[in-house]
Amino acid sequence: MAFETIIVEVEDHVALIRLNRPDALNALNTQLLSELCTALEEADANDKVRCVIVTGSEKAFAAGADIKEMSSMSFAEVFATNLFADPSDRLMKIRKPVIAAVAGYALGGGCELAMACDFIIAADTAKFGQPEINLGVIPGLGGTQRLTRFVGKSKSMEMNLTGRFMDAEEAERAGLVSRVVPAKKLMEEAQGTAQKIAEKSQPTVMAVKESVNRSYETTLNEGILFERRVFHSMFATEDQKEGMAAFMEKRQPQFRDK
Ligand code: CO8
Repeated sequence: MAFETIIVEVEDHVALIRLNRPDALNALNTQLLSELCTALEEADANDKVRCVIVTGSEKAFAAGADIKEMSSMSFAEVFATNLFADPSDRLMKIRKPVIAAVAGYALGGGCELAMACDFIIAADTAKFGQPEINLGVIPGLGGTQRLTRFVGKSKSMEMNLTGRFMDAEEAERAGLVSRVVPAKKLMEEAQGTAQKIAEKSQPTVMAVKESVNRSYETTLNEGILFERRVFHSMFATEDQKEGMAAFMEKRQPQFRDK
């Protein structure tokens, strides 16, 4: 499908989705969100893709939902159309791993989009924030929920109540991002990480994603039980036999996704 607000490239089993509205710092308007969800769904369905990277520009991952598009909307309109419910639901259904590679601003919906990915690799230029409070609204794609789970109540409350930005170093310290790299190396590091994941057995990768995400949705006991049952089920795969045989034979495993 031809896109106008994003650029998609598939190379070496990795789909790279670049948000591309430079004049608006990649503000997430309806078209961009719809194209992004479609591109993610296409990557999920494409046998050649084993990992996805979502990124923006050097200046902005995304500066939030498009304020110009939202400014004149009424309550009746956003309620009736259930604004942002569709991208929220569609993002949650992607089964392949999605890495957010963040440089520059990741604000409001941009921060929320990054948090909806599976993990965040940040450039040392990254700035995260939920500045919706300054616009007289609150976050609408998980900013009060996911940020709290990432960084804890105190920091989430402060960020959501004041709208202050968090730099990359603080974001790593607080557990919002998996690691920080020099801006010039961001894409190289994200691609390298995606390649590492792409080499694994895909059913196993999907099982890990599903199991980690389950920890957000359930009690510890139920989560541990879920994990154990999924662990048991991996013994039905050929890749489990291959992975363990390769270890004992001191060679690299040749996974076949079976
Ligand atoms: N929406 C629309 N346009 C934007 C946005 C935005 N969020 N952010 C920047 N732009 C536009 C500016 O209007 C400007 O356009 P123009 O040249 O036509 O005036 C252009 O991008 C460049 O921006 P600036 O001139 O402001 O650039 P600066 O470097 O001076 O400042 C900032 C950069 C600090 C990032 C500044 O642009 C800013 O504060 N942006 C708004 C950040 C914000 O408040 N984000 C939250 C938006 S609300 C939201 O996200 C609600 C979430 C609900 C769920 C979302 C689901 C996806």
